Order: sequence, then structure tokens, then C-alpha cells
Amino acid sequence: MSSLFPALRGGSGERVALRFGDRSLTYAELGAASGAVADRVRDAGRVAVWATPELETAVAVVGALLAGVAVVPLNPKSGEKELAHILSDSTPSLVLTAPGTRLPAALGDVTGVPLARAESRAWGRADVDVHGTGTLPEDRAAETDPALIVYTSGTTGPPKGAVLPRRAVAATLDALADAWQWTGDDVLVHGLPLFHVHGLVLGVLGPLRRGGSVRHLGRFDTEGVARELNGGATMLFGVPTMYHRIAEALPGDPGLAKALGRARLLVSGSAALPVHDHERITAATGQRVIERYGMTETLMNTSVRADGEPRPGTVGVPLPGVELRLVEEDGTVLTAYDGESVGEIQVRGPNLFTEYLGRPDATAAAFTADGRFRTGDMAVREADGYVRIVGRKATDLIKSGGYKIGAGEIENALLEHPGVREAAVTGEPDADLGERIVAWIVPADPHEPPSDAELADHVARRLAPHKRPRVVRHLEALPRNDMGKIMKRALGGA
Ligand code: MCA
Ligand code: AMP
Repeated sequence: MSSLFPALRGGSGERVALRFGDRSLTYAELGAASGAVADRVRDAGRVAVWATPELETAVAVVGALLAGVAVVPLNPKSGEKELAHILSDSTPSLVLTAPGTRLPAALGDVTGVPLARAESRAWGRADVDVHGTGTLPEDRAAETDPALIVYTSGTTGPPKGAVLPRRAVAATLDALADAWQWTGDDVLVHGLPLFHVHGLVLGVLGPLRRGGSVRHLGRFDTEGVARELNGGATMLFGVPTMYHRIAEALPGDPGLAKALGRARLLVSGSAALPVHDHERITAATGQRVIERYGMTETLMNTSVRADGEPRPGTVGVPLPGVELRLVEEDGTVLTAYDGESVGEIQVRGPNLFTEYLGRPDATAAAFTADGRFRTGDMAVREADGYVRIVGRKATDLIKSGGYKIGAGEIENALLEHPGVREAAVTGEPDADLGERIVAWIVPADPHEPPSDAELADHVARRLAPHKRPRVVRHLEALPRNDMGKIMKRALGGA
């Protein structure tokens, strides 16, 4: 297939490709640095990347992709149980890290390979010519070859690895370029984590595929957003929690309002942005935030278009190449564009993943016989085709801060704590996070229950900090039906 990153071979060598804090790389430097990584990993089979928000994470991912090697991005805050699962499931031959990274013992015998500092002249090998005539590796990978394996939570059990082919990455980024008039002139700013699709595929590989620039904030804050938008950034990507924090900050920060007013495009995704936050941002800045809708398994499916009417509360129209339909419980395909008939969103297109790694059962269950992916998201379609998401089929999935978290994996982790006899996890509305994780527990010893902080730390250490319960409630027994199944509705959960 043609290259994923034509700009690395084209003539944009002196243009800045990546900036993380005060460190940056031009396309020429990125070509040299990632070309060297490609050399190192060429025969590695599959590699993991310790995805800290640093330059070297981007260099490692681009280098592996240049070599045609599949990348497993790892959350550097993964707890021991989550990390052990992902490593044993994806069996990477090595883990690429930024220099100076201390890897946890839970990594076991997988070799950590620290990269040289990305700007270091050590990359500047004479045989790497980023202007097209030299030895950046030939792109021999097929479009169906895996580019990334991204772990995503289900309702029960440990996370599954979604295998994303190179075709899906190229297709989704090109469809977004069409929808957003996204070009090499754009400079994107964001502070998203680099171990998920939003921050990594859209937020790093997106600008690089266009030949544009990305400025990563290291960690999200409104000051960084204002600084970069005032300093020439043209686009902002964020999850609703980030836009909510912006909406909260705007009344006291005219500089932030001015900076947002300058942007070409403000894009929100990963969860629904409440209409109230849309309205507050528009009132203060004159800008409309546009939403796009995607999933780890499907990459992007719909978006409000840059040249379309922004409509708060909707996720816009199907992207070019994406077939989207709504299907009722009994399998009836909805033909109405009436804004009220609700069906499950099913999608088909070049943007889809190929399988859950090593899970043919789960893969088969996720697709219809004619190759459409069942998203589990429930939606209606308005007369002009705009899609409005109204809910989710699975009651045991929680979206908190834009992260998808399965209730089952947290329940299992809580049950591993000696102070917990029974556990149920639900999501509760939260103005900042969208939903917050609530743990309902029956303590092993009601007179000496574990503290809330102890349980939060336990889950953070086992799984990941963003999976920790924000609220713990104690019960004498969990409400169960005649079959012994926990009745989450009685707990106020879904
Ligand atoms: C707190 N911390 C702890 C504990 N408590 N660490 C260990 N143990 C504890 N008990 C740490 C956290 O790790 C974090 O550290 C800091 O304290 C604050 O924690 P928290 O309150 O959880 O973070 P936050 O600042 O409130 O995070 C909000 C956020 C974050 C920045 C919006 O939720 C976020 O980055 N969300 C993005 C999710 C995302 O990218 N989703 C995309 C997947 P520190 O601050 O150092 O980290 S969806 C997707 O990809 C699809 C395709 C799509 O459609 O986009
Ligand atoms: P993940 O599996 O973490 O990739 O999350 C995918 C899920 O996030 C989707 O199935 C949706 O439920 C949700 N999602 C993503 N973007 C949006 C959006 N703009 N509005 C509402 N929900 C969204």
C-alpha cells in the first residue's frame, strides 16, 4: 500500500512535525529518528510502546509502523493485573520506552528498549535520507496488516485487544480530512493520553499523515490550550471532560475565550458533550464545538462536517466510506429518518478493526453475518441524516472522563481485596467526568470495612487509576433477583 506518512518522504523536511512542551522535531528529524527505530524493530514481530506523553512515544509508534511492525500502546499507569494481562495476551517481543523510563516489575521478562533522546544527533545516520531518495524503509506492509492493537474494556472479563489494520488508520484519517478540511497547514493542540485511539491515532498519526503539526500539552490544562491557540494552533481535540473544564474556566478567563475564538476547529469526542457545555462555550467564544463519534474497534464513524451545520447533541453524518444503519432489537432495519425511531448503530467500512486478538468468539459475536459491526450504541436519525446517540445497549459499560470502563473488571478487582465480600459497580452521572464509578460493597467484616481510599488505591494498583471508584457505598447485602443476579437498577445504576 502507499505510505501511511507521505510527508516523511516528501519535501516538508524543515516543517515542525511534533512538539511536546519545549521539545520538538521537524519532519527531517522525525524521519531520521523513526527510521532508526524501524531498523531496530524490523524483525521484532510485534512491539509494545510505553505510551508516556513524550516525543519518543510518537517516534516509537511511527518507527514501528514504518517497519510494518504492529504496535501495542501501553498505559504507563497500568496496574500490575492489567499490564500482565495485556502482555500475556499480545506477546510483544519488546517494549519501547522514552529514555530514563523505569519500567515496573510487572513487565516480567519482556525487554525494555529505551530510545535515544529523539532530537539526539545519534539518529542522524548518513544512510537515512528523508527527502525520498534514501533508505527510509520501503513500505512493504499490506493494507490488511495490523498497525495497532488497542486494548478496550468489555462488560465482563479483562480488556480485549482490537486489531486495527493499516487500512483502517489510513481510511479514518482521510475521511476526517475530508469532513474537517484538515490539511498540512493545520496545527493541532491536545493533551490526550497516547494509549487510546483518540490521542494516538487522531491526535498524533492524524497530523503526521496530513503533513501538519501537533503540539501535545503533556497534560491537559486550560492554560496550555489558551497558550497554544494564541500561538498559532488551529485545531483542538478533547474529551467532554476537557471541554467541560474549559466551559467552567471561561467566565473568569477572557484570554481563554479569545484563544478559542481564534481556532479553526474545536472537536469533541469519546463521549457525549452535554448541550449545556456546548452552549456555554459558544456564548463565551462565538465558536461551535463539533462532535464526532467513533470507537476503538471502528475508529471514526460520523462527524459534524466543517462545512456542515453544527448541531449540539448530534454526532453529525456518516463519514465518507462508512455505511451506517440503525437496527431494532428484532433485527428490523430502520428506514425512518424521523428523529425518534431508536435502533442500534451498525457500521461497515474500511475503518473497521479485523478482530479481537485471540478471541474468535468475541469477534464473531461482534459482527453480523454480512460484516457489520454491532456498536452497542443506540441512536436516532434526523430528517437530514444527522445521527443523535441516545443511549447504550450494555448496562455494564461506564464512560468516565472519556475512558470506557467495564463494571465487571472493577468488580473482579474489588473482590480480590480481602476486606470485600461482595461487590457491584455502577456509573452515576457526574458533571465533570460524564459518569463516575460507584462501588457498592458488602464488607467482609462490617465492623472494620476497608476505607474508601484503600479500595480506590487497590483498583488503581491492580488495573489503572482512571478505573478507581470515586464513591464507595456499603451495604449489608447486594440486591439480587430470584436467579441470584445482582439487580443494578435497584442500586440506582443502569
Ligand atoms: C488519583 N490519582 C491516582 C489515584 N488517585 N493515582 C493512583 N492511585 C490513586 N488512588 C492520579 C491520577 O492518576 C492522575 O494522575 C491524577 O491523580 C488525577 O486523577 P484523575 O482525577 O483521574 O484525572 P483527571 O485529571 O480528572 O482526568 C481527567 C482527564 C482524563 C484528563 C479528562 O480523564 C483523560 O485524560 N481522559 C481522556 C480519555 C481518552 O483519551 N479516551 C479516549 C478513549 P495524572 O494527572 O498524573 O495522570 S475513547 C476512543 O479512543 C474512541 C475511539 C473515541 O471516540 O475517541
Ligand atoms: P471506546 O470503546 O473507548 O473507544 O469508546 C467508544 C464509545 O464512546 C462509543 O461506543 C460511544 O458510546 C462513545 N462515544 C464516542 N464518541 C462519542 C460522541 N461524540 N458522543 C457520544 N458517545 C460517544
